[in-house]
Amino acid sequence: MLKNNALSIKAGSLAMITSVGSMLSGCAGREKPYVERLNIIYIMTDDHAQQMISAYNSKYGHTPNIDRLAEEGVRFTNSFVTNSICGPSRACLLTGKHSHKNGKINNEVAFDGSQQTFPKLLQQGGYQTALIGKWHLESTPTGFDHWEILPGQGDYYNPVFFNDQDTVQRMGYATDIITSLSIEWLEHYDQSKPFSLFIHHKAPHRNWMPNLPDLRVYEDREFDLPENFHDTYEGREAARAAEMRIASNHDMDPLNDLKVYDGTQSSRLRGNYDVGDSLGQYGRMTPEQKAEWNRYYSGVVSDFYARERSGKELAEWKYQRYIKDYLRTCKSVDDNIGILLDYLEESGLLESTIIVYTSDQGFYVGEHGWFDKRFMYEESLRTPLLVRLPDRFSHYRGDVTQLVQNIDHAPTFLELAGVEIPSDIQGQSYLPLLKGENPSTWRKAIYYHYQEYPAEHMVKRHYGIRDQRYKLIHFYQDIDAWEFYDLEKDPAEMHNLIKDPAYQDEIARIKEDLLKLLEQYDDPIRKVFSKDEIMKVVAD
Ligand code: SGN
Ligand code: CA
Repeated sequence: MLKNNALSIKAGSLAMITSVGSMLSGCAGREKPYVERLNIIYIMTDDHAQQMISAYNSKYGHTPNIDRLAEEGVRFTNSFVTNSICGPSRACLLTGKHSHKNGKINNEVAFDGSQQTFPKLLQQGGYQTALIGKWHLESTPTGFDHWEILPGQGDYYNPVFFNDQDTVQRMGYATDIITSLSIEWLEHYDQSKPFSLFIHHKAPHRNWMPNLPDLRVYEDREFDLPENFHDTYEGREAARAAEMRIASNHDMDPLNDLKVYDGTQSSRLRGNYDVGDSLGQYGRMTPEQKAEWNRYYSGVVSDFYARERSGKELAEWKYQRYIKDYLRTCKSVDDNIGILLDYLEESGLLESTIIVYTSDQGFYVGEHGWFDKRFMYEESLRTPLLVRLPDRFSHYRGDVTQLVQNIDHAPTFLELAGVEIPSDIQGQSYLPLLKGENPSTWRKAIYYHYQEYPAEHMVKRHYGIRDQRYKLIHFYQDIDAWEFYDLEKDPAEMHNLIKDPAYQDEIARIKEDLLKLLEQYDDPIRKVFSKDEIMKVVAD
């Protein structure tokens, strides 16, 4: 079936379309109107670390289909979140505003779906909108003509989906099903309008359950440990207090997270498919799926109990198990992006669609000895961002190095759709960056604020600023600790320089910049910490 919005756009919207087309095409003027509004496909995975995508780092995973998006488009090398946790990140995407403005400051509170979001504005601008996959906002989606979502975190195997009509369990693997549902929607959408489709995968979220065909992928690889795997967190009190260490069996449970479950133990992994216990990922499987699963994992399980590893040896064994399962779940995402791209090509949609690939945040895959996210350190602050553009925009290729954040998608998509960007949106449209421009008004530093504490993983609340070279973080609540990093000299953030005399001028300068961002973004935390408190020099 061939689809082409360009042919079906109504004449009445031509003026607006002309201006939108010229924004992206760069070929201005009425004499050469671009009678088109691009479709938008926004693909977001859950916890996909930038460093695990081969387009960013070829040392670990192999992701040829995701890499293709980079080859046929633009790779953002400095793409960050505003609050490194799922629900808040999704709320920032929808509103184009920081967490303190959209109210979704942590995973617990419900997102207020009555507020302004860009999918609603796109609808008003004539787009049809659809959302498939993970949602995790604790309230019902608004602003989507069609939605089909996983409850909460959702399940890898035989997951339940629901929409405004009913709840259905679908047999199979989450990533495959989300792709099928997305393609099914593309088969039936209203071709008289452009569309915006949000594909939100569950993978590669914890507990990293690979798809059955991928159980043995990477089996013979021995991955290099990150250099700071055995970090002892000197000078970083909040990092030391966090409960996300691979080495700790309290933090990373071998049974649930690494699946060394022998079929009898009491484990969160187990659950029970027969009674519909959704907690146990293994318990959800059918007998056939379990048999296939066990053909691989029984070897892992027997080796684990035969060897009785401890200390460093156990930690390093856990890392190998963890990264392999993690990368296997990433492979299912990559394969499914290949399937989607093939479909878009065959249906003719590829050339009328902009495709964005990103994650709700980054992730630690052994750096600092950790898994999970939440911290403002690089691996979880960063998130992948690749934007594939139709072939006729082939002059927009390569890397964008400016600092972008997840609040920037909303204004970007609105500009692309020719819809006015409301003045209360805090992000900036990155369309000029896609065109290779370097606007003088582009931000010079990003602002970050994480506030889910006390909670799982025990990462203390913190806010901070990062520019192209330096990072300043203030951990607060049951702690009062400042950290400062020179990312050029210390990209792994092992040396907190907050008390280093050589950096005091730089620290004072970046604190001034932080105060400006606190005011610009109007974070109420600025009422808690006065200017004097923030500017105070930290000494022994
Ligand atoms: C679950 C995970 C955590 C994770 C949160 C938030 N535990 O609770 O490790 O930090 O989700 O993740 S699990 O054992 O139940 O998997 S988020 O991506 O949704 O923010
Ligand atoms: Ca996440």
